[in-house]
Amino acid sequence: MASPVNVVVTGAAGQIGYALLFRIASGQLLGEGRPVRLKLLEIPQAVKAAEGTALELEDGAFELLDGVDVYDDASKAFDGANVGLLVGARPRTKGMERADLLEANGGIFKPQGEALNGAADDVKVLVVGNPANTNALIAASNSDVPKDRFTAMTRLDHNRALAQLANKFGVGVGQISRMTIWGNHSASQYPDVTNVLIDGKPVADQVDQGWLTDEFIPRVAKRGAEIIEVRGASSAASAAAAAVDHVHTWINGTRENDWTSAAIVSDGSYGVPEGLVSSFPVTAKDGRFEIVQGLEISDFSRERIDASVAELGEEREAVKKLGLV
Ligand code: NAX
Repeated sequence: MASPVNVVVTGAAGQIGYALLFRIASGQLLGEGRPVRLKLLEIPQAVKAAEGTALELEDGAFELLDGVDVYDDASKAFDGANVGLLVGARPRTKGMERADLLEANGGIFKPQGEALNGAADDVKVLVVGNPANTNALIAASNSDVPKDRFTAMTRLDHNRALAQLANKFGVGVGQISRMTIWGNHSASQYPDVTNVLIDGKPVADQVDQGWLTDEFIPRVAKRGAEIIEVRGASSAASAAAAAVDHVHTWINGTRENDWTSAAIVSDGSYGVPEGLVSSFPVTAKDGRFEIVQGLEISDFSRERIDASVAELGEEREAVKKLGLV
């Protein structure tokens, strides 16, 4: 058997962690029947719960699972890591201002960025924990790992948009291609249907502007709140599924003539200031994400991309002031 791929999951005892770990253990993250070693990182108070999950993972008798280790020390967990799924984060509690939230998360993502220096040369990092884009920026800014290995998750937003389009047009999600999420994983994000194809044919001219602005865009952008209202808890299994999709695509590539959405460190494309971790239309090939170039941006799109990117810029200013980047 090939040597196992080391996958670190932080926040392993949380609800996304619980849904995510079993998907990884069954081989869905990496593809091609590659064996995996799971490294679970938690805060000391949650280590016991993570150990319980480790026992259940053992009971899954997953053929591709080489073993599970539980840690409360980031440097030990990330030592030799090939994939880092940074799920654990500090949630916003009552009365907490945005600066407090960013500072609390800086206390998590700065040391984790530093600890990633001990990871394997090919390490790939996905930040899921919110505010995901800026947490990824903090980790990347405090690490010697090349910036293109740090990403944040907007794949759930992308998948939510695909599902809404599939409902609207009465097609399967697999028939839809070239959906794009721009900007921040927040209510300011811009789900862009301009280039969407259904069965290879453009649909933008069949999309009613009222439906787009009053239903589709807000429904996708605020779906997290809708799930909380209906389910009584935040998205967990769908978030785990999106994290699996993100890493699987990153490693195994996008479909021909299609792209996906991922928040990556901007190179200045489409007027997004360099260095911000923003969602773009991306292809993946040979283990690298690349921004899809040359798309025409309408005034409608420009305004929405700029608004979300402005929010990312404000978050960067706030963490700069805190000395986190
Ligand atoms: P939970 O509160 O269930 O779990 C979080 C876990 O992280 C806890 O077990 C906690 O002990 C652990 N943790 C906290 N600090 C840690 C540290 N320094 N090192 C290791 N572990 C630590 O939250 P859950 O529902 O699993 O959500 C996790 C994060 O994902 C949240 O920040 C949430 O906002 C975010 N989400 C991001 C999404 C995205 O699309 N990017 C969508 C889903 C989700 O809302």
